[in-house]
Amino acid sequence: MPKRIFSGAQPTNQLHLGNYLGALRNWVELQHEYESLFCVVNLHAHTIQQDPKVLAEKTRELARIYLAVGIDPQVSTIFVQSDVPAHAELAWLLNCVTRMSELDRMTQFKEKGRKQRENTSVGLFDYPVLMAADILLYQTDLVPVGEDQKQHLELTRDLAIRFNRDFGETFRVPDPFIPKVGARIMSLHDPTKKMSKSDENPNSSILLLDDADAVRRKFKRAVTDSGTEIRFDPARPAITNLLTIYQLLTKQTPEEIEAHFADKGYGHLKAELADVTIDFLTPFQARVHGISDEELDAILNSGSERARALARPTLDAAQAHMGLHGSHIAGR
Ligand code: AQP
Repeated sequence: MPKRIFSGAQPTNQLHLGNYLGALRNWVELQHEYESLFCVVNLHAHTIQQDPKVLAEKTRELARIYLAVGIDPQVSTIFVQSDVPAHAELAWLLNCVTRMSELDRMTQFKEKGRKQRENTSVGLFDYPVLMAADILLYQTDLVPVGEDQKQHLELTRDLAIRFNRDFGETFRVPDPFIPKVGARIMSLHDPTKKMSKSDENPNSSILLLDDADAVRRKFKRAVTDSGTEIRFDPARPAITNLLTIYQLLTKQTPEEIEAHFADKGYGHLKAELADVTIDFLTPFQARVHGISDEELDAILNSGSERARALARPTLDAAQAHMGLHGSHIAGR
């Protein structure tokens, strides 16, 4: 069997440069090496409160973004999670092998749950199990994600190993693919926090659909470190974050970049960073707006059909191994 990758993003709020540099950029590269599935994980979006109409629009917008960054529907399968019921079905089976204590340890739940307090849903607590189902359904080898998903990936591996041990060999145990550079793009407002879709400060993130003025304004307001030198240095996280974005967008080496900015100030770095970001975003946004509804429908319909066909044998095997799926009928 060809090696397979699976990944996804939630159609919540607006995708930002961190999502692109940490995850989507790598999907585009890896799709030519692996059989690839990229999912708009709209069931995950409901772990926090959603306006159904907005969610439906965002789901289509995110699929357009996948296409516009360079996911090729002739090569990769693009689909919407809720179009493949096997995700929710397998999540239930995995719920029954997951320990409460494991989910209690998930840092993302602790952070997001803290913000919502008494309105925290069971779904938010259970999010990592649905994510495990997403991945294990497709006998995935590799999962390209940002660093914030590492802990969830470890749980996915633990669940696969436990299920295989207790019920018989069913799932491939996947590996994470976390890029060496860009796995954690930080907030422009607070470089100790990751750039995040749900950050309430609009200046913390460059959104993939921001216009040129917004990009220039946000970089201009980005916090910097004390001192004046422009170089990669973990002790100076704000400048290092800006340089990392510059590095990934220009594909230059850190040495080239440091030499380029050697006699320049922070204002110059921010202006150039805005230029290279706008150069990337302008054609990308034109592609987002150029995809017709008909084209998108055709891609998502064939994507979900293929995903359903790929998911079925694994769900059948998991159910049969657990004594479900007709295995209680005499003679079967
Ligand atoms: N700051 C980041 N740097 C690098 N990668 C990141 N990712 C997220 N933030 C960064 C990666 O983007 C992919 C899609 O993310 P998601 O839609 O599943 O949402 P998330 O991981 O919960 O990220 P956000 O943007 O912070 O959203 P909210 O605020 O809604 O939680 C994933 O591979 C993720 O690792």
